[in-house]
Amino acid sequence: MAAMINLRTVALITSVALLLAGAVYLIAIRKEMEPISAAHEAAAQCLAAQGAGERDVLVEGGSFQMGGDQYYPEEGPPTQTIVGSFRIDRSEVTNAEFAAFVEATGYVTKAERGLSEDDVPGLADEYKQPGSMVFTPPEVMRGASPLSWWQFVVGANWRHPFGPSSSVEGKENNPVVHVTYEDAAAYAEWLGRRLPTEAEWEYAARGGKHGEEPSDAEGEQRTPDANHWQGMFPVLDAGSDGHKGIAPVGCYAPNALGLYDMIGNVWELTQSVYFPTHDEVQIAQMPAEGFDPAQQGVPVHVIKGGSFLCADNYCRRYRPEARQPQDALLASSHIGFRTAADVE
Ligand SMILES: [Ca+2]
Repeated sequence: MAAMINLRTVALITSVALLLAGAVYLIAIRKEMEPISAAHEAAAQCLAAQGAGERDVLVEGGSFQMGGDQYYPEEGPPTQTIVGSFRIDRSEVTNAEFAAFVEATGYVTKAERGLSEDDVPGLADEYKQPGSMVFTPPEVMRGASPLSWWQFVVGANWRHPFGPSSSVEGKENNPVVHVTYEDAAAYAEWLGRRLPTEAEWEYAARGGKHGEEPSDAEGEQRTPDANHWQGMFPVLDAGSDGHKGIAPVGCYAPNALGLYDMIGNVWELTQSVYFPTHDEVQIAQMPAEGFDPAQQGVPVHVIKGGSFLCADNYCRRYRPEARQPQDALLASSHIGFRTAADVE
């Protein structure tokens, strides 16, 4: 009898413990899944909703250490770099701003036109249709290949970011995406502006003359106040930073120069071609149109700042020194830009 009671007691305690564990787990999941954190509750806090202000800020030139050696090899070696004074947009170019450019000029983006044989000799027919690369989260984790979460979607472009049945209606203040280097440069030129160089971009992201130098002090705990990914990438975007996917521009705290979303939200195109190092001697041996060992022969530009897809468990590229190569002819659902201008 006593043995039976003991068995029942053990079973009861075990059940209660399992229930409690389950409840704690559910609470943890719910906390992770909270859609909007208090800090980002109202869209009115976002820059675009605050009304017109100065388009850009003046960045006083100076010298800084570009790159770093703490994370990825292409970020090194750290290199003392001088930049002149320049102006740079406070925020990423929005769908509304890009729409005004298209309205005024009739411009048609590369993703709307499609690639040709001249662009890429021998290109498979499926990639000649107008379209763009769209992040498509797999239902379950299938290895670590980006091929399992990037799809070329026919009909995807800046007006239809997920394909023909999607639109940017109600997303006028989101950064424009699915633009190539040429598209971004054309927009900037229309305004009498240009894209920032990588050095200018990184200097501005660090806060300029009195900004932050690379440091390993924050180490692996370095997590930004910026739109990035919480949860298990690429399956679950928990959105506990306030936004799943792309956020309207300027919803997170600006940096010391008053610049929004330099880190996170969308990667930003620069005018600089990409080499997998900052070492000038090595760069001198590489093709002038840029060089990415993973896609040799393809002209590549530097993109900066990371995106809403950067996660602790996958790509910790939400840092000023982070950089990636981007095919100059290919658009994508996580790449946008901001413009810069010379100082008179
Ligand atoms: Ca996010």
